[in-house]
Amino acid sequence: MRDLSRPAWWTNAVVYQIYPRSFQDTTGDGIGDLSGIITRLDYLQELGVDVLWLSPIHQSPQRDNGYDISNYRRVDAVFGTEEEFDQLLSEVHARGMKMIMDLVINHTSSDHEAFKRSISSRDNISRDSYYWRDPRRGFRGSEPGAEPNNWGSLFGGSAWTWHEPTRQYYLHIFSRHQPDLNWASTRVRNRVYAMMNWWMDRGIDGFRMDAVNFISKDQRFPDSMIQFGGVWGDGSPFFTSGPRVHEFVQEMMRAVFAHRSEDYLVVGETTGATVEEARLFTDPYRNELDMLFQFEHVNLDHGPGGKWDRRPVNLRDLKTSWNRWQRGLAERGWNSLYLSNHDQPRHVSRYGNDEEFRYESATLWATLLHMQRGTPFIYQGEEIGMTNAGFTGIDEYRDVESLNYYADSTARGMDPETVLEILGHVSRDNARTPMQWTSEPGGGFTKGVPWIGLGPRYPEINVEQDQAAPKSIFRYYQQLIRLRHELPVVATGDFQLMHANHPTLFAFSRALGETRLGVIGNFSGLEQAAPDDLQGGELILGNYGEKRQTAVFGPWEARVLDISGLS
Ligand code: TEU
Repeated sequence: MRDLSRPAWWTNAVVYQIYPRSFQDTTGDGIGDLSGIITRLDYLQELGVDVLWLSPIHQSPQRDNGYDISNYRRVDAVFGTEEEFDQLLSEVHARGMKMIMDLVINHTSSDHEAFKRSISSRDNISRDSYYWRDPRRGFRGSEPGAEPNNWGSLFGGSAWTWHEPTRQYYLHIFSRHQPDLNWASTRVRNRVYAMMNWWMDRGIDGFRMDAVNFISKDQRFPDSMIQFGGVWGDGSPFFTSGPRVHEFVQEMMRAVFAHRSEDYLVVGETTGATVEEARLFTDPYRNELDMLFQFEHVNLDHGPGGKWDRRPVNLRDLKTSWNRWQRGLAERGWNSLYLSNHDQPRHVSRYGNDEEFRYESATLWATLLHMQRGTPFIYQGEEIGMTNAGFTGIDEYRDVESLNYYADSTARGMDPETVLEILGHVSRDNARTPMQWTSEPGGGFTKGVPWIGLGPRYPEINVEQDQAAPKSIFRYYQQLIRLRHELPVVATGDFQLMHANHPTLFAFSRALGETRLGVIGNFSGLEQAAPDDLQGGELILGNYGEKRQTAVFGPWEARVLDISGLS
C-alpha cells in the first residue's frame, strides 16, 4: 500500500531500460544474456540510475522478441538459467538499485499451454481463456470477409485468425502468434495475479505492463468505421481503455500489491491513452498505476497513414503536447518521460541532428526531457547517443512488424526501395541493434555473430569512445540524473511553459518554494538570440560548457539556469 502523505520514492528516480537480447552477450551465441547484464551493472551504477527495467526474458518462441510468452515462470534458456536470474536480481539489489520486469498479459504466445488447450476443442475448459468467435453471419469460415469483425491487427492483416479444426476465429491485436487473453474470465485474471505474486515473492520490484490498456474489450466486437491501413478497420476505440479496464487494474493492484510494502513501481504501457485517462490510471487515490507511457509526443511525426507515413515534427506541436501532459497531471497523477525505447527509432536520429551536432542534439533532448516533472526512462544506448541502424536490405531486418509491413506493402504494389527507405527511419529494429560498447569487431557486445547487425557507426559511437571524449553524452546524462537526485525542484517542482509560440526555442520553468529553474533548448542547427526574459541566471548545466553566459544560443544548445533571484 502507498503512504499518500508524502511523495513516493520514485518521484526522484531514473529508470534504465535493458533490451536483454541486445545488451551484452557472454556465451558467443550472438544473443545478449543475463550474465552479460551482470557484467555491466557497475556501468549502470556509474551512470547513476535507480531502477532497471528488463524487457521480457521469459520462455518464449521469440517471434516478437519475447513479447510472446509461452511460460511466465521460466527464464528462456537463450538468456540463461534460473540461478543466473536470481544472481542478477541480488547483484542489482546489492548496488542499491531496483529491478522491474515486463509483464505481457494482454496476450500470450500461441505456444503457451493454455492456448494449446484452448485451441484443442470447443469444450476444453481453457477455450474461454481466449476470444473465440464464429464467422460473420451469412459467411463461411475462412472466406474473405468472414472475420467476426473488420478490425486490423497492429502487426498487419486481420486481427482474427481462422482455426479450421474447431471452425472458429481467435482474436489477436498483435501477430497471429500472440492471441489475446480473455480478461472477462475470472479464471484468467486470477491466474495472472498468481503469476505476478510469484514474481514479486521472488524479489523483483515491480512491473512494466505491456499494452495494459488493451485488456478490456467491448464484448460486442463491433465493426469499426475508421479506416486502418486502407484495408481493415481500426478497432482501437473498442479495445483501448475498454469498459472494464479500471476495474481490472484496481483488482490486480489489490490482489498483488495491497499486502506489500510500498517500494515497488508499476508503470503501464498505454498506447492511445489521453491525459484524462492517464489521470484516472495514475491518480494515487484510485490505486491503479504509478505512471504510464503515453504515446502522443512520439506519434506527432505520424501522418494520416499512421506510423509508416512519416512527416517532420513541428516544435510547436511538441510543446503543446508536452505542456498539456505536464499541466494535466500536475495535481493528480504522474508522468513518465521518454523519447526512446525498443519500439521507437533512436531519438537523436529522429528529432536531432545525428551527424554534425550529434552530441549537442542528444544532450539537448535529454535536457528537455529530464528537466520535466515525471520519471525519466533511458533506453539502452541513448546515453551514448546511439543512432538509427538505417538498414538498407530487407534481409537485415528481424522485427515481425517491419517484415509484415514490407510483405504487405510490396504485395499491394509499393516500390520495395520506397518501403526500405521508410523502414530505415521508422522500423523498431533501428533501436534494437546491439549495445555499442567498443570499436572492436562485435562492438564489445559479442564475440560471435550478432542476431541482428550492429549499427554501422559502432566504430565511432560506443561507450569507450564516448567516455574518453571531451564532450561525453554519458557524463551529461550523469549530471542530469544527479540534478534530479539532489534538487527537489527537479523532482516535484511546478512546470510552466514559456514562449509557447517561439518556433525554435523550447523553454520552461520549474518552481518549488523559493527555487526557480529555467530550462531552455534551441531546437535548431542555427544560432538563436534568446528573448530578454531568458537571459541572466546562473548556469547549472549546459551542453556548451560551464561558463556560458552569452545571449545567443548555439545550434542545439541547452541550458539549465537557476533563475531564483530573477523576477
Ligand atoms: O507494444 C504495444 C504497442 O501498442 C506499441 O508500442 C506497438 O508495439 C508499436 O506501436 C508497434 O509499432 C508492446 C511492446 O512494447 C512491443 O514491443 C510488442 O511488440 C507489443 O507490445 C506486443 O506485445
